[in-house]
Amino acid sequence: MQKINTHSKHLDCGAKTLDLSNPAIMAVLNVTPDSFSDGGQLLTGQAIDKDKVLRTVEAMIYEGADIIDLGGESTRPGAEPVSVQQELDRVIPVLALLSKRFDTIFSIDTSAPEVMLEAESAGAHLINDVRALRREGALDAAVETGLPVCLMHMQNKPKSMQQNPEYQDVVSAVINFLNRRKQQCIVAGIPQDQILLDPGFGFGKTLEHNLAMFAALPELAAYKHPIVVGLSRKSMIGQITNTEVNDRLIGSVTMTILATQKVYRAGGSVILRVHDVKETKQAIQVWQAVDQV
Ligand code: 7PM
Repeated sequence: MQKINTHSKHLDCGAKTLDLSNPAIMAVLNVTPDSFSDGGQLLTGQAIDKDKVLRTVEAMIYEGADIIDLGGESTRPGAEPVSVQQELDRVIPVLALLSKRFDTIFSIDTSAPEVMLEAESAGAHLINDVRALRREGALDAAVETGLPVCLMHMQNKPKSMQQNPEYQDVVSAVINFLNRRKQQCIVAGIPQDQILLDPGFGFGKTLEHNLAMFAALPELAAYKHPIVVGLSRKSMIGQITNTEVNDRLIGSVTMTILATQKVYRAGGSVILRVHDVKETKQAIQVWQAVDQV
């Protein structure tokens, strides 16, 4: 089958360029005590274990991560908000350490304008905001950093988002929301080709909503922005397979590859936000081999 690649297959991250002619792997690095699938792994007591962080990131890069997504706020369903100072204390020293040590792309998973600005100074290359820059001052801060941004759809707030989510039509709600936020970003001064879109799987969505959105990935890809896909270990995999969070590897990788295939067949490009880098990389390699014949 002829490939139709109509939009630019790379992302300009300032000092770095991300190649998107192939799926990119964004590895999740949570420096939180309570993330739902990997909380507390990088802490010794309450303190961040720097050697553990360095070893973890080194392994992620070796295994095939293209981006390290550093987060200091837990956005799991029901999570309590953290203060900006707490978030700064968690992520900025770690980011400064990592960006000095490793020549890779770092994204900062935050909604706080102060964190965006400090993270840019500490070496971040990309802003990943599950609130799509809706927090007061976040859009202006993002513009000021000059970094590319990932806009994600979420209905409601993390604390309450999984309490009976409802839509008339989830696909148009997500696409309309992302289009609106994208226009606001462009008006504020973020170049069009610096905007990534993410349907926000699991963020205020039932299994049915997630599956409808999954089926509509080609529709989202038609907007010609790179798509960030986060399915890794999420509860929809648990609902489909009746598994607990630490037993969702195969379901996660399978669904991630199916998403990749949908987006690339529609002419788009993807960044895959995953916990399991090595396994995802192997699956991508197999998909590429069979897809490129
Ligand atoms: C429920 C929902 C539990 C989400 C845990 C999570 C995404 C993200 C997260 C995503 C982008 C997790 C998360 N998920 N950022 N941050 N896209 N752009 O699985 O899907 O770690 S948090």
